[in-house]
Amino acid sequence: MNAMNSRPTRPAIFIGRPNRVDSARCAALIDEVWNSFHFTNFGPMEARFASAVRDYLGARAAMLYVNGHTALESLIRGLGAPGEIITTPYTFASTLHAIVNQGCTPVFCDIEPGGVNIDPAGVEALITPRTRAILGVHVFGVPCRHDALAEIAHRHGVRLIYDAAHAFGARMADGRHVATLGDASILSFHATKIFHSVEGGAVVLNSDAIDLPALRAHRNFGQTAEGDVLAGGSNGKMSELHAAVGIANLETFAAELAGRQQMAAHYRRRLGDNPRFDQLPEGASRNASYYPVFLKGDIADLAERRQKVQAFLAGRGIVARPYFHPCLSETSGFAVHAAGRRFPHAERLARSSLCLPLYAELDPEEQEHILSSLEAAVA
Ligand code: T4K
Repeated sequence: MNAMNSRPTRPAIFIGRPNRVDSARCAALIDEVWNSFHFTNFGPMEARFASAVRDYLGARAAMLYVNGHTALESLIRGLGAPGEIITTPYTFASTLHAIVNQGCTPVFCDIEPGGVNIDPAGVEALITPRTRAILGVHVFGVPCRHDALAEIAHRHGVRLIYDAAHAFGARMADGRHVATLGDASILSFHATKIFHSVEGGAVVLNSDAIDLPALRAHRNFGQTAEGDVLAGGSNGKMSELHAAVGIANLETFAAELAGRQQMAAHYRRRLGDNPRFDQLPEGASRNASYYPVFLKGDIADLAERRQKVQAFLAGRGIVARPYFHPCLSETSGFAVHAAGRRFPHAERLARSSLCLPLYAELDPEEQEHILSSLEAAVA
């Protein structure tokens, strides 16, 4: 090997790294589980974790799930009879699968120009007598324009629910947790999320408008408290082991959140106003759960340029990810729901976004390597 070209081999820097759990604390909690012989089906650890999540968020109630996706299916079940759900095409596939799997019809609304979330200005025209709910997604931990959406939902008598999979720990300016907005929200506690229980999720309830018994039944094979069985039930129960990890993780979460926020602020400062890409405004993501940059240029070749940037970074051991690509209104699974309509802002972001590695344990030297590599990649 040419010594001039050799650089010390470094382990790959992934887009994310699950936040570290205090292993001694976790082992103690898991020992409690082993000794209780109650491993799943709503045990004491699950109840403790549900209370801890509810208290942390200051929510009315939190119901735990095996993952965020099942939580979303359950929440949609709790809206009542199937109907239309207005949502964004710029989200993870889970959002759309949950709608369709529950017999509802997604109605796409474009995202805001210059933003990442559903555009309230486009929502109202999409409301019909069949509309059940508006489903906003707080993409990257950036809150949807809640006041505007809530006003529209209220005026038309439809529910407002959120996919807050990215928003754990994110707060509004007045201190409210983003996950407590609207009638209800779901959270994901997947290992790749800012907060995790390895796999897991929650429904966070904020109003009486959601059919709680229907949610409970859906989570447990459709079985009702009265001994009946409803069609379409699932198995959404969180195990005691996952709950134990969640409890331990929540106890140290403040450090993860603060570390990520520092890293994100450094990305923002250091990248400045690079003319090759846009960034979220400082603090737009309330929890720094992701750090996206959005390449500028002609939409026709954006995806190809982004692929080159991604490959360049990969060549330097940096795993950056194009969340979310493709735009769901352009996919085989969901184009039928676009009915020929186009969503220019969502389509652009789906081709231009690239999320950089971000987690509290990212080393400053690694972050500098990412920054200089990105600058070289786009130059
Ligand atoms: N709604 C929204 C808006 C969502 O984004 C999601 C999930 C959901 C709903 C559904 O929530 P869950 O049912 O998942 O709770 C990931 C996640 O699997 C998924 O949870 C997430 N959104 C989605 C956006 O991303 P991938 O395919 O990107 O993950 P993967 O395995 O490629 O991992 C990404 C990076 O993380 C890797 O480069 C390495 C690192 N990693 C990953 C894992 C799993 C680790 O270091 N350790 C690990 O254990 O899907």
